[in-house]
Amino acid sequence: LTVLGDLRRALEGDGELFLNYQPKYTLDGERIEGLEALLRWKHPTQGLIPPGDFIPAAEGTGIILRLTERVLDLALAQMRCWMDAGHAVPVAVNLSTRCLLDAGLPDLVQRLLTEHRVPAELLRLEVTESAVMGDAARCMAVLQRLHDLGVKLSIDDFGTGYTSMAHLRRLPVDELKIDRSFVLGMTTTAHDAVLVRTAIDLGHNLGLTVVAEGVEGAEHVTALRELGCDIAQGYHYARPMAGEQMSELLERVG
Ligand code: G
Ligand code: G
Ligand code: NA
Ligand code: MN
Repeated sequence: LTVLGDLRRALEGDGELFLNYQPKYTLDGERIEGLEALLRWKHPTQGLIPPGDFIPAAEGTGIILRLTERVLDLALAQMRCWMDAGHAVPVAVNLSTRCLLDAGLPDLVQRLLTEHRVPAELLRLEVTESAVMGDAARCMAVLQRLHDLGVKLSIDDFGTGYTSMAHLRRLPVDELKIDRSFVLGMTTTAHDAVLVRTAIDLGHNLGLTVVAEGVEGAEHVTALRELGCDIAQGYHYARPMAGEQMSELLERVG
């Protein structure tokens, strides 16, 4: 109950809500291909509260829209700084289901891109399969307008929802992210291996870039390379880190 009140207060000020960034690596060459922004809340008395403990509550109210606006604002401001330092790196922001039902979202995204002078092509938005399946027609209209802006769209946690192939084909998405539960199991469980292989082939046949999430070991990297997966993200490469740390990493790798 108080979490929403505290979140409202956190949204009034600045500093309590901030972003961590986790890099995604190309599987051939292992270059940083882009970053994912992950929301963090440093509560003044309770310390760090993970997003899973407050995003679901925020989704039940209009607060999620203000929270999303804050996340986009923080990400785009950081992207502008990195661009000024010579690092035009794509950044993905996670979108809640609720936001995809908001017809005002594309205008909000456009306004923030303009304000921060960041090209739409550098921004990615991750949406979960279940979000898109909920109210498909409404989501589709919002996704199409976002896509028309030039923003890249990713299907997150792929394999955990029930996207039909026909549906996936019609979605204006550019990237498919295989859920980490399948990736973790792929070197030990035959069914997970089949699912990962099938998802990679499906993505490629639809012209999508395929990302494996939750890559924790070198054996996963080897297996994913053999299957032709494009991009990998996970603790094997790097954990989510603060913006300053990411700046240092970007400087080091050029
Ligand atoms: O980084 P972490 O493991 O704590 O993230 C937990 C969950 O919270 C993940 O499912 C992630 O997608 C979600 N999440 C992280 N940041 C955001 C955000 O800014 N908006 C939304 N809607 N979800 C987020
Ligand atoms: O739902 P989403 O895919 O956005 O979740 C992202 C979450 O996954 C983040 O909270 C991040 O901390 C977590 N994560 C990133 N890499 C790994 C990994 O290699 N293993 C595990 N278990 N979690 C990871
Ligand atoms: Na995500
Ligand atoms: Mn995911």
